[in-house]
Amino acid sequence: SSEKASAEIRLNQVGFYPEGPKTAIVVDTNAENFSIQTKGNREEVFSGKLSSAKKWPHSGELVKQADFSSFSSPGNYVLYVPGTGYSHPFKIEQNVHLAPAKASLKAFYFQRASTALPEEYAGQWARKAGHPDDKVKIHNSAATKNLPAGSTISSPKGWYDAGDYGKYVVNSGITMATLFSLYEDFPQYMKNLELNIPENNNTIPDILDETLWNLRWMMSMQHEDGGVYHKLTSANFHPMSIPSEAKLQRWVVQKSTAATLDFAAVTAQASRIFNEYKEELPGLSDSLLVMSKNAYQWAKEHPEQYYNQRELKDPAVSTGAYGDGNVEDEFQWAATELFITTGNKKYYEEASIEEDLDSFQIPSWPNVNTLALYSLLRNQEKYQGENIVNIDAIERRVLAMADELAEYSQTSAYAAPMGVKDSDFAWGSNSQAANQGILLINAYSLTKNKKYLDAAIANLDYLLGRNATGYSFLTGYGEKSTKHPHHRPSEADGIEDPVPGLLAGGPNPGQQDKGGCENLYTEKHQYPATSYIDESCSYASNEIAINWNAPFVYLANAIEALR
Ligand code: 9MR
Repeated sequence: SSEKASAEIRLNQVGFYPEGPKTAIVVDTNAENFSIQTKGNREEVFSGKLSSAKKWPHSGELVKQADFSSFSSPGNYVLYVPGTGYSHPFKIEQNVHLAPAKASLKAFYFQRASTALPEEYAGQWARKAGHPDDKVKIHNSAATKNLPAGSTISSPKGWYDAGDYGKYVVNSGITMATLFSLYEDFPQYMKNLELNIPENNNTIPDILDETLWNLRWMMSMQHEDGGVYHKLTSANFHPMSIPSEAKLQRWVVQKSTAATLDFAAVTAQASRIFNEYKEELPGLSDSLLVMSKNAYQWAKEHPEQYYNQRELKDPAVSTGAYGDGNVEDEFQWAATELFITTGNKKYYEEASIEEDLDSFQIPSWPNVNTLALYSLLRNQEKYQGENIVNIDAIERRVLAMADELAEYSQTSAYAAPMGVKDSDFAWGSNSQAANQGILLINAYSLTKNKKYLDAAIANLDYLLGRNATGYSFLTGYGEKSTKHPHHRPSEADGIEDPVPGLLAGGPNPGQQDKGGCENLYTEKHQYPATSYIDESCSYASNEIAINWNAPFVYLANAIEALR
């Protein structure tokens, strides 16, 4: 379109399902009506009334809602408001989110360490291999008799965590669980979902091929005593370079209880998933279960080995810490996954989750016990009739959280659950929106009550443009989408467009990057929901990370699977 879209109209810039909910937000307008027009020749096809104005405290805006859910004809459109102008273009069609859903999963391929990405799969973002990680040094904090400080291990593959090149076990925990859970929740859909990745021609679903890239790395992070190194990293963040030019020495550091328990949970879940692929991957499922049990046992013997980065020296380490001073939820999660995979009720007793359910929250990297609830709900047939799990109590807790979110979706000015609570806006706030969406999908799967699905779609709308910044936060999707993520390959590759399918962290009033982005933070960023800068300096609002992409992958694909 030749005319510039108005920044005052916020909507999902990808689009809507013919029979699905459709809402746009219009900021600061006296208009009372809106219309939908064809994108090409601006022919009016629908007109409607704007809602009354509501204040949105998180952005300081006065907003009206334009609800055009009853308009269902497939096509390419814009929304028009007299006095305000035209929206970004959007589509109405079946499978409207399939392309971003696939791209967000393909983004993990672009994060692969230790391999070249040929043009055949990576297009213009083809690159040479980086980080072979075949001679990773043991940091003195991780030294043992057999592996003294300075000796080396091989720990290749894995995904880069984020815009940096670290590989962090804790953050791989929730990420892997989210992708595995998508597969366990929607097996048929995920088996049919094809990605343009090198393993596409084998008989394993592509989502599992992609997770295997990271799983193989994780498996190499377990020491023979069962403990798992907290992370693999250079001592300091590498300057903005492409992977093949980022050659700082890599280290593995201290084993930690949190990393070991996250590892135990992921390998237990992976063991039951790959049990289905025994012929293709002989021995893998059994090895994973042994590794999981060993990790869990180590954690029981080292229940408080917290990662404390400040204590590390020779060298000191300054990369992402992922430190977590409370590992009770990691214990609950690991024990529950082991219970589900083995059927051994001793693990469930040790998880002791049922006394504690009211404290369970939307998952995030340091807060993982709700992942155990999801797994219990989806694997119910494994312990039916055994009287071990009070599944009603589990279900009640998930539905209580979902009811609150669905209610917010009705009452909030932006008509979405995301952002109603102040605490939603923290570092990586977009993952909060996506993880709320996953909770709502779980509630929908349990009840088939459409209010949960609609609220989940509302958060997807939020991420793709119906938010106070006006950005679609998924690179490559939406006319006004994130263009300059804090992401070393995108920054340093000399290609104009960022690597596609990456989810920006999103608004973060903490503004921890203010130093480097100083004069870019202005008046308009003063609110929690507007504290976002599409510049690569903004590592606190515009970095990407695997634990943010994964819930987007889940949400977008689950919604596609359910249509
Ligand atoms: O997502 C992490 C966030 O919760 C923390 O507040 C922040 C500061 O410790 O770190 C974030 O994770 C970063 C990690 O430490 C290093 N790789 C990039 C991650 C995303 O910014």
